[in-house]
Amino acid sequence: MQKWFQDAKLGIFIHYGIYAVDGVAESWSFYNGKMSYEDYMKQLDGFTASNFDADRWADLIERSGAKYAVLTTKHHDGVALWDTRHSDLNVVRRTPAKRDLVKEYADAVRKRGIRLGLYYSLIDWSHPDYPSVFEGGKAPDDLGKVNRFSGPADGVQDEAGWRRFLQFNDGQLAELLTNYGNVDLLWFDGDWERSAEQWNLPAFKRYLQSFNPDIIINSRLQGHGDYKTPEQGIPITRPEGPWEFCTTINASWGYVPTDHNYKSLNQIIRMFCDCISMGGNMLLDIGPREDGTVDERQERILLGLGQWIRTHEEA
Ligand code: FUL
Repeated sequence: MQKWFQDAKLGIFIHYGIYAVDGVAESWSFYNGKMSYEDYMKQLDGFTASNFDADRWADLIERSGAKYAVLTTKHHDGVALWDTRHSDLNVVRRTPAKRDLVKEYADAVRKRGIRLGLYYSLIDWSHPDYPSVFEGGKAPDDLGKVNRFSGPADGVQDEAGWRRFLQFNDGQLAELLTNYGNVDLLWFDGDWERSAEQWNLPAFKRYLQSFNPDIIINSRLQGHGDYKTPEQGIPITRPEGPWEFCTTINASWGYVPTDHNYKSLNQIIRMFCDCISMGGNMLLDIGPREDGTVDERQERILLGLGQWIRTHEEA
């Protein structure tokens, strides 16, 4: 494990995507039938990134005391924040934003010496070659109505389609790992719908490392990652090996204006201390608005945490 990660203590997670337009849960809102897939995708038209300033993000991240950042380059909805040539479903081609947000983010954080992390969902609920799978191989009866890519109800996998999908993932990851300079960390998500064999592990990991042998990969890779990622609940005892606890400031990953369930700065500081005292890092999430600005309540927490860290580092 690279020393920078072991020493980092704090990272900032950023869930940014079209879900911020209506302020709904990232991807899950259509998957869980809270809205139709079509309505969810209408948010593409409202995604402007009109006040997106990656330097302001980087400034905030630096002042929070974080040593690395992880941006959702593509969530389970399949909407890429960069101009991927493997799919039209990206913010450059399909939204008024028309900007490669991954590039601006990568340049801004690197300039400040913040380690660059990219989140990438292995699940892509918009890709026709990616059928979701369900327990017992059967989708819940009402799911087909809301998710047109809910997959074959009998769970039968089309092999040629699956091979195409893996090539698609490889292609997108090659773009992310070559077009934005050195990527320090890859944060996978959504491995749970397929086995290690189906994800072609461990060959897939070797493929990723061929772009950068020092890259750190989280554990959501069917046991083939480099560190564990408990979510929303701090482990009671110290986990074995390197680990990172990821958590939200309110109860949502993305920007949900109706979610007022904010943790206090004291709670966040306590969680941070619990983590680092057991040798882990905390990956604290923010969910910027669709225009790219950050809610003042989230900003305040990051600045307050940074202030606390500086005071205690000096002490
Ligand atoms: C989960 C995802 O399904 C959530 O939407 C979120 O991105 C969280 C960090 O990981 O597995």
